[in-house]
Amino acid sequence: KFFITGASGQIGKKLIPYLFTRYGPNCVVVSDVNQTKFDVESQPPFIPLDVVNKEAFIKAVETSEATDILHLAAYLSAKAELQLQKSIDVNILGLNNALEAARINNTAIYVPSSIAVFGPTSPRVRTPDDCVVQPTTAYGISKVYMELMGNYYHKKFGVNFRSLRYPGAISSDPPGGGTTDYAVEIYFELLKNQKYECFLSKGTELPMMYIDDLIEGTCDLLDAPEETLTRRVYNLGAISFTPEQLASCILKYIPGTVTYKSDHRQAYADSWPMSIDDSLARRDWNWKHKFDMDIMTRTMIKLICMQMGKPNPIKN
Ligand code: VAH
Repeated sequence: KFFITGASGQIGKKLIPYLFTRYGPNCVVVSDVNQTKFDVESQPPFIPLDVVNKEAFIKAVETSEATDILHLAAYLSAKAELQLQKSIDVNILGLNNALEAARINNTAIYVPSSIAVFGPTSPRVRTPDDCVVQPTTAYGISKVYMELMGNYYHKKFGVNFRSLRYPGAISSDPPGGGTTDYAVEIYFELLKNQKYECFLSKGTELPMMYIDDLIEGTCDLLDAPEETLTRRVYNLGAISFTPEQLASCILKYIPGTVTYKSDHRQAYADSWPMSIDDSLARRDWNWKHKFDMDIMTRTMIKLICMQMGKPNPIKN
């Protein structure tokens, strides 16, 4: 049984319905600082929770009788730069509370990490699991802290801590303040207005993943037998592309124009890897991705058109 924080975020919106199909309708208790609705028949039990409140966090996990905490609450890269103290509260103090809630309630805990843990001194092509991690964003720094403290709780207290370094997550829900979210906005803007001004330069290559691959990979790690794991934190990769490559893929299916005008987020993207080496995840627990850029594009166009009440322009 999962206790989920930050349930209304980009990962939670897709992960929670998937958990229902994979583990059954009584498998989750969800929490968020804001009330949240999900597109599932029976709404899961909802507990309002600000993860910064340690006592409330520990109590909520106890009451839920959960066996696993999925701690999704976090401020992503761009938003964390704009609200630094708030991001430190949620990403650092909230994480401390999550680890304590797991230790005290004797639950497993899963916390997403990110390719944002890598920085300009990390290798940028086929970045390996183990290398220099000196991130230059507040978000990346908080995720390095999370990985180190999660490993510490595992070693010192035997807490079953697991984590995946996600690339840019792409889904048909509105973007949540990330830098990779240009790759979500572009679909919405082209379908609505047939034009999009991308805030990254056209040659900015970044590792990306369609949300279905990300969700399935996460559950595969959660289900992986302890003896198959050789580490607590794994790189997770799928595809890498530039805004120009994504734009030309989308414009095969729908009309529009894409322009490029870098803003402050260009520096975050330039500090991250261009591609990821996830061979350890593929070796240890059979990770493999299914969505390439074209299949992802066809799926995104279909889903967003459905949400907009428009016919799908892709016939076959
Ligand atoms: C962000 N989508 O852009 C997140 C991700 C690698 C970046 O962690 O902040």
